[in-house]
Amino acid sequence: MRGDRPQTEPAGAASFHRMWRDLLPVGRHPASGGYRRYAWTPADVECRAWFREQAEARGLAYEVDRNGNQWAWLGDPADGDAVVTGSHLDSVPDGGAFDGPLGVVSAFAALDEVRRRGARFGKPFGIVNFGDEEGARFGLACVGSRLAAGRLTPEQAHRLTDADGVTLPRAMEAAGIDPDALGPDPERLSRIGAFVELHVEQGRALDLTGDRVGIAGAIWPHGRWRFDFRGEANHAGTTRLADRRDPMPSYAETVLAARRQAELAGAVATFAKVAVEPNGVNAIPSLVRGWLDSRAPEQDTLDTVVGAILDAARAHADKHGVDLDVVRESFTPVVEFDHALRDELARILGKDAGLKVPVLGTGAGHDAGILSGSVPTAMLFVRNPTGVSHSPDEYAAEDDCVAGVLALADVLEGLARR
Ligand code: HGY
Ligand code: MN
Ligand code: MN
Repeated sequence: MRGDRPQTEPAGAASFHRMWRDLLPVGRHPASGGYRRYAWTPADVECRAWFREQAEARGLAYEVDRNGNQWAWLGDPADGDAVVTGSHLDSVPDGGAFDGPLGVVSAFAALDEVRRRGARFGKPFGIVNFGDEEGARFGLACVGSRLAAGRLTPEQAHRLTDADGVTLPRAMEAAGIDPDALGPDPERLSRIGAFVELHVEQGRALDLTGDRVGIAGAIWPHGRWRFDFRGEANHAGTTRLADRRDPMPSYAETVLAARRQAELAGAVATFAKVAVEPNGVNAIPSLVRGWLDSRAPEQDTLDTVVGAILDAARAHADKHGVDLDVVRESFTPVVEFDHALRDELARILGKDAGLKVPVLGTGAGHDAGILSGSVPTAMLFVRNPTGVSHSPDEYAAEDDCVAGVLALADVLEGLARR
């Protein structure tokens, strides 16, 4: 983003650039240029310290809830009907700079913009950073919002373990969060009248319509399944092909079957993470563990695709004499965002004559989706000219980011008016 800033720009834009510049280097890998802000690691803890600093610099009441989510309040949330915005600060492995942080930085910048306009909130106002949205370290997405919404039990959360065998409770404890306090937070959520998450679009719809900002309509149903192909370890050089129980071909053929089934159904299916034991070049594996991420516009399509992939996996496992276990590790049903709130955002943003803000569906999961069963939620998307996300190449133009801040300021001002 450009360094020189015209002095006439809106306060929200100026503060956006300042915060963006401060946060940008945190957790960025020098070789890949991607972000490795995994939950409860030093990079994530540094992002959380940044959040607290921004909150306190604005005189907001800062707190961490029982699930480690960070909140910054203007006014007393106990008065109810609070207007809340925010997103997450953690990333996928080598993720981009915008997925999550754009929503949190824009939240603070939008508050600055509303204050500069001399507007006042007639309701309590909050900014939130939900912990562990990507699930990059412990394998489950949206842990902080799922716990708060009662869609993940403390017992399930306590069982989450990273690749090094560190459990979620130990990781949270190391970051100063009491893991024995985890649990649903209905009282906190009951105080929220509207939650609006601003997020970089993870697709190119806005680039095609030529709009800087859009509104989310729905989130596709999606889930994660773990496939364990178990065979027999043996010597790669001396074991005849006919004598092998090699799990790798079964896994490979399942990956190809997943792609074929998704193509046939207009869905998506991705095997992007695999673990091989013992993972030696000259040792036939005993175990190939692969994770499927699959999503579709409708539930029955998703069921059909995943069912076909499971059938294919079983057939290929049988063919190679290997055992197969499949575990569904997470699932999020279709989310239809609150229609009244969605339409209110469209009204506020469309107030300029003839400005029609596009309403977009998405295959990406979000904390707003997890909360949608407990709180009226909506999302704003900011144009992503390439659509690329979960990659160091993720990008949104500076003018579009500022347009997002100003749109969010309009929305917050409109929603928080008594
Ligand atoms: O996977 C998702 O859709 C989100 O980025 N957690
Ligand atoms: Mn993401
Ligand atoms: Mn995200």
